[in-house]
Amino acid sequence: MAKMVELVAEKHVEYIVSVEKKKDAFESVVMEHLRMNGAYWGLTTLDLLGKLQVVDQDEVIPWVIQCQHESGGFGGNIGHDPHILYTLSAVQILALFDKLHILDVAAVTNYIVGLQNEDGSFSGDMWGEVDTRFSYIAICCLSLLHQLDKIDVEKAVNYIVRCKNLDGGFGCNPGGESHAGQIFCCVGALAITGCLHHVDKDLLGWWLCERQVKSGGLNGRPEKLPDVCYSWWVLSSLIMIDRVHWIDKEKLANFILDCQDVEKGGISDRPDDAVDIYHTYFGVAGLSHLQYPGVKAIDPAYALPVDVVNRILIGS
Ligand code: GRG
Repeated sequence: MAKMVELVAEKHVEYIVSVEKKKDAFESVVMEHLRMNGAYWGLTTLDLLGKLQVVDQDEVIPWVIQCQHESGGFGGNIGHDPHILYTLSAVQILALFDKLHILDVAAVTNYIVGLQNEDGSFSGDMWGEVDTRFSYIAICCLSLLHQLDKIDVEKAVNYIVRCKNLDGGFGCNPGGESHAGQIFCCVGALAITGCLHHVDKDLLGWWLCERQVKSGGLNGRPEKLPDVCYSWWVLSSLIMIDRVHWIDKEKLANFILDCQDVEKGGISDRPDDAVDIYHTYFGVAGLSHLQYPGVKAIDPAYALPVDVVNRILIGS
């Protein structure tokens, strides 16, 4: 199959920097509460493209720290309520800049420990919503902070195993439908805790590779439309269970490249749709998993560049 377009890396860098500057624009206003997630998506993309240095970390780091509450959790922006979702993004941003040492680790750890429930599951915040996304986040975050021993890991793993379905996939709680996003969370949490033996790798690998549709893109569950973000959720899961060779990598790479705005930069969910920072990140991260030239390797479980994870976990 002929290659359609190349990755327009420089344009994506310009796009990410421009989103950050346009703080009053509509997209930024509706995203205000998600700003910590957006910052993580944009900054990780820049790092994967070898361009993290275009950002002034003296602006970013104090802003991140100001988003931390007395409880130890982080809000999506200054003055917003804390949530485990933003807490992981904050920790990941500090990790990218090699600044974890300035973090009040004990406070973050206490916040996360306080969100574990009796059955081993995790709530997202004080209001109590329970979801395997939050189990993954708790485990990923505490592992990056070398504090995994502070929660009941065995109970956390048992809860995730209870969310496993007959098709080999995982849902957001016991009995919940299998969805690629939740599968990433459950497989990621099991990978980080060394518990991948709970996964039926052939059965799940089959379900995951069936997510590839005619265009080469991946969907998140049967009968749904493909979306660039699943290049991340599905590929990461396939890599962690060692079944990534079961999909057509070239067709997927071409699908992602076809979702680029080659003039203004940025990547969309599907070809010809409007670009956004979320799909730009997951498109570039997907290309990283496909070993696209010029894109740094990303860790499938921690969702951070491999060199950043190695620096934290093995001190290299
Ligand atoms: C550090 C990468 C990283 C993640 C943190 C928040 C989180 C942990 C994981 C989210 C996993 C998840 C549930 C992803 C799916 C997101 C998504 C596109 C949901 C859309 O669901 P539907 O039903 O769309 O609207 P479909 O594609 O099924 O039609």
